Parts: sequence; C-alpha cells; structure tokens
Amino acid sequence: MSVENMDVEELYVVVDSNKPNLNERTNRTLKRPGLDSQTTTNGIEKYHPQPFKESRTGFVYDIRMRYHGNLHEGEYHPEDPSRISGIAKILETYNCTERLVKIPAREATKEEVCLVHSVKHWNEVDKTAGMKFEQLVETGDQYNSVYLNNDSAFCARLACGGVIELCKAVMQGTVTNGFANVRPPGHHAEPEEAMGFCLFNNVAVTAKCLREYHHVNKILILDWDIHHGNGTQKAFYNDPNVVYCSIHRYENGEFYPGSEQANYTYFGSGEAKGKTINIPWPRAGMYDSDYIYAFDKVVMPIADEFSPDIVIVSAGFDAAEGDPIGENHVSPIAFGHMTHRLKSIANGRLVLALEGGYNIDSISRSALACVKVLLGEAPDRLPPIKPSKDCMETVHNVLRVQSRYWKSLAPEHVEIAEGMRKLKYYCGRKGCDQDMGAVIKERTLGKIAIDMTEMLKAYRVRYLYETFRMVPAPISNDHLKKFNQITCSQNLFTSNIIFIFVHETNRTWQVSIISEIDSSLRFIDTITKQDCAIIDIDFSPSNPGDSQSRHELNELLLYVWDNMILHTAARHVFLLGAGIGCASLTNLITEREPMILDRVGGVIMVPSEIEVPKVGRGTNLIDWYYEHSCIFVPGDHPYWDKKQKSKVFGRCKLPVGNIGAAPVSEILDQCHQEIFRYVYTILAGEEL
Ligand code: X5A
Ligand code: ZN
Repeated sequence: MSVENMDVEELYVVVDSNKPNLNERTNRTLKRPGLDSQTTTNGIEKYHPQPFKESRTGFVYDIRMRYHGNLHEGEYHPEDPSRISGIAKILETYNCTERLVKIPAREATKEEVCLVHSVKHWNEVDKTAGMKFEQLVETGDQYNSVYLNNDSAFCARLACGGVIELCKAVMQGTVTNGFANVRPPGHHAEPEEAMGFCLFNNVAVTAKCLREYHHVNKILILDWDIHHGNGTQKAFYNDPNVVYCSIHRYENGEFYPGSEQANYTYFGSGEAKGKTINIPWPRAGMYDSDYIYAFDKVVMPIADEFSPDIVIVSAGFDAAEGDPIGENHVSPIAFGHMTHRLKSIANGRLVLALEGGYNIDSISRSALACVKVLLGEAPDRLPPIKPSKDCMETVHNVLRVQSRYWKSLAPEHVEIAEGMRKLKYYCGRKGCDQDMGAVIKERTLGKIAIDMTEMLKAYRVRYLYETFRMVPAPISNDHLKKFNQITCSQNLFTSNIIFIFVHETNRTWQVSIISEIDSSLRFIDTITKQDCAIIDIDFSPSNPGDSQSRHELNELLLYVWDNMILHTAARHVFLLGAGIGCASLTNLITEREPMILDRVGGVIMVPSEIEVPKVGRGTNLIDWYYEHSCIFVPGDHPYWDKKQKSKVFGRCKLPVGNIGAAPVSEILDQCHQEIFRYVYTILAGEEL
C-alpha cells in the first residue's frame, strides 16, 4: 500500500532528535522538497503525503568476469574469481537478486577506454589475449602487482563496460542506483600503466564517458577501498568537474601503492584545487566510527556542497573486518550507513563498483549490506560514534587543507561540551572554561552552540597574555573590529624594534590551537625573547580570498601603521606576512611609501599558495623593496614558471628544504631560523 492510498487526512511524523540529521552540519533548517511541514510545539510535524517515487536498483554481474585468473597452478592469489561469485551468491541467498534490475555488461570500446588510458596501454593489454604462458608471466611481472591470462583483457573490458552501462542506466533513469559486481578492479590503473591487480580504470573511464558522451556535468567519485586510487586521482587531478575523494590506509606513504601523492597535502591543481580529497589513515586498525566520522566531517559536507549529478563509489571491501590485506575493522553495517548517506546526494543517483576486498565472507556480507540499502532498506543501528585520536587528527589535517576550498567545512559550530572536549584534547590545558563564556553564540535545537573560530580567537588572546603578557589593542573602527584581533607586547612604545606579524587564523580552529606546534606562537616567542616589540594581527575573514576581505585587511594594516607605529619611537620595523596577509603588506608599503622606506628594516613573507604580491610603481620604491625583502616561495609555486622575474615581487627565494605545496604554518616553521638570520644581518652592528 502506498501513502497515496492511505485513508488518512493527516499523518504525523515525530522528529527523532537521536537520528543523525544531515541538515545539522550545515545549520540549515529541516525541510525537504515536497514536504510542506510546520513544526508544532511538541516537535511533531504536520505531514502532507506525497506519492512515492519508485526506486529501482540495477545490478551488473557477468560470470565471464571469472575467467580472469591466476595461471600459477596451486598458488592462491587474493584477487580471485570467487570474489564476485561469493557476492552474487549471498545476494541470491538473501533474496536480493530477484529485486534487482539486471543490467547486461558489455565490453568497453577502445574509444571509451582511451578517454583515460593511452593507446599504447590499450594495445599492451590487448596483446595479452594471444600470448603464451611465459609471455603472460613476463608481461604481468613487468607491471607492479599484476597477473594475466588470455582472458584478462576481455574481462577488463567487460568490467569497464559493465560500470559504464550501469551508470548510463542511472543517468537515463532506467534505474535509480546500482551495484556493479565486477573484476578485475580498476582504481590503481593509471593512464599508462596497469598495476595493483588493475588493468583498466573502470570508474575513471566511466566518469570520462559520462562527461564526454552523456552530458553529465559534475561527478563525485568516492573511493572507500583500503588503498588509494592513484589511477583515479591522476585521471582527474586538474578536472574541476570531477571530485575524487578517497579514504585509505596511508602509513606515511608505506602502504600500497606507496606514494606520497595519497597524502592530504595533495588536493588537486589549477582550477581543480580542492577537488581531490585524500583522507589518509596513519595506521591499520580503523573502525566504523573512524569511517563514519570522516564521512560526517569531510565527505558529506563536500558532497552536499559540490552537488554532483551522480555519485560513483570505488567500492572496495578491503577495509572490512577480516580482510587479510586491509587489516581494518569496518562492519557491513557501516558500509550500509555510508551507502545510505550517499543516497542523499545527486537525487539518489548512486553507483557502487567493486574494487578490492579479499576475504570472501567479509566482502559478501559488506556488499549485501550495501545492496539492501540501495534497494531501500534502512541500515542497521550503529553504536555511538567514537573516533580514534588518529582519526580525528587525520580528519583535522584534511579540514585544514580543504576548508580553503569548501565553505561547508568551516567555521565549525559545535555543542559546548564537544567544544570543551576538543579544546582540552588539542591544547592539553585545563581552564579553557572562561574562554567559552565570551563566545557562546547562539542556541540551536535547544542546545548551546559555539563558533569554534570565535573560541579559538578568545583562547589565543588569553594564551598570548599568559605566556607573553601581550594585550589586545583597541580597534576604534567598528567594521574592522568585527573579524580581527590585534594583540601587542607591552614594550611597544619603548622598544627600538617592532615586528608587525600579519597572519590568518586557520579557518579550522583545531590546528592553530595546538600551541606547541603553532608556528605563529613560536615566532612570537623568538621575538619577545629578544625584547623586541610585536604587533600580532590575527585576521580571520568571513570569506577568505574575496575582494571584500582583502580590502578590509588592507585597511587594517594602514590603521595599525597610522595609529600605532607612527606613535612609537622604533627605528626598525619588520613586516612579517603569512598567507593572505602578505598582500596587505605590499599595499601598506605602496600607500605609505616615503615613511616606510625610512622606518622599515625588512619585509619577510611566506605567501604559501597565494599569488606573490607586488609593490606599486616608482623605481625608488621597487629598488628599495627588492633590497629589503625576503620572500619564501615554494618550488612548485607558479611564480617560478614566470619567464620574467621582476623586482616588484621582491627578492624571492626557495624555502629551506624546498618543500612543495604545504600549509603556511609548515613553511613558516621550516624558515624560522633563516628568517631570523636575515633579521640579524640587517641589524648587524645595531644593538638588539
Ligand atoms: C584493487 C586493490 C590491491 C593491490 C595490492 C598490491 N589492489 N600489493 O585492492
Ligand atoms: Zn584495495
């Protein structure tokens, strides 16, 4: 019986506050399309029934994909034909098969496969069909972790074509979602290279096909296989229309495929910055809570914000409990939950394509849980989420990098108790309680919520006072006051040397609060130990990168110069900029030219990934700037590709160790000594 036929005038739905509410993370009010609801005083919604939308689940399984097998007689290879027959069997046993819409697999064409792979690679794979035993072994051994028989190429084409057909069926509306029970797997296969049991990259080829031939605009690929999908990451690293997000065991680059490119520091390039998201576990042994935490904090907010037309999951089950290779402990229930969450994206257009997974029982039960959810069943209940420390740390590292590119990731509103717990965990200090009072912001769902960015600022101010006796400087201008915090040392009016340090509050509070590793605090420490004065400008724009914020920061710097510096007697002012703060320093130099040349001893910048800012015109100014600046530009920064290097950018140099794209704080740390050596050189002969 459908809701349509129900003989009821009104249905009441109790809002269960225990259920995970996806709207919570974006602070939106609970409202679904077609659900014109009013909340009554007792939390009961008036529900106007809508006709059910029929949901159908597609299934790809072709037994011929079992032909690809290991030729080494008696040697068991984990990527075994029984993987897909095991999954097919359990679906049959639990009466799922009859509820699934069978989508026939077909061989992917050369044209399709070569949207990702080179013709050379296609030909190399193609040749294997006619090879003798020795040749097969030799060819397989040329790759990293690949075995071959005469059917491998055919099976690879079938697996790839199967995923294509299922996604097409979803896009055409024949089915709502689906599961592709295919092998060989694909996500390690690179444009030029078969590896890691993979010949063609089934999911990557499908995504390219959808975009090329089927007018699909945005695609999310979520990869929960225990391994990083190096092939998929490569295929879309500068494609802004395809988000690749992977949760994998990383172990500092030790775990297969063993590349640093699986780290969270790789986030896409060019127009596609933030469109690659790596969530790298530092060790084996992760549990359901860790995966669900990563989903709720990173995957789902990004998926929601990206709003793809379809979600394709590289659904390896080698993170499952019992897997001999993955050694993680993800339960079938958690796989069901992840599937369930993903159904809320892209109008439910969701395709799971099998990748790895080597314990037949584990992968069968995991696949069953996923398929049941695809078919419309609710996932079983999970115990309360308790992420491990390693998980929280990993997720926070990811947030630190990704929150620059995704609005939904920051700032974070958390319940006060959770905020306290996190704050204590991160700063390891008692007595954070007072900071809370200042920052209680709003009440949501009857609970007190706090803005973590605000709390961080309050915490930082107190820390600066307790540790360095620095005090907040009043800002008389109301709109400058809103986002910014100026704190200065008490020797401001007596010291001969003043540092102006402009930096941006990490938009995710979690990281900069770790005082021990907070590079900005280390700076202040060095400066105050030398009895120099410091003005610390903590800039936390509502919308980093937009022109309004840039304008505000420019104004703030001029304010500091005109209202503070000019009232001091200091003869040496050093300008120190990190991240987006840098451009406000060149602006200050340009705007206050004559006085600046007189009183500024040196300009030091760590622009990180932002454009290297330039000073205004005037040969005098430009020459001075070049002589008095030290700009640390990472080796992979586009600045170094410029044919003509102009003095307007100051004296640019590579940071020590030439680390590539890294957070500002890391580069600052790296350059700490060199920066102060530079300062000493300038002050040589002067009394410090
Ligand atoms: C698809 C997949 C694993 C390769 C491991 C090689 N490949 N040692 O899970
Ligand atoms: Zn795997």
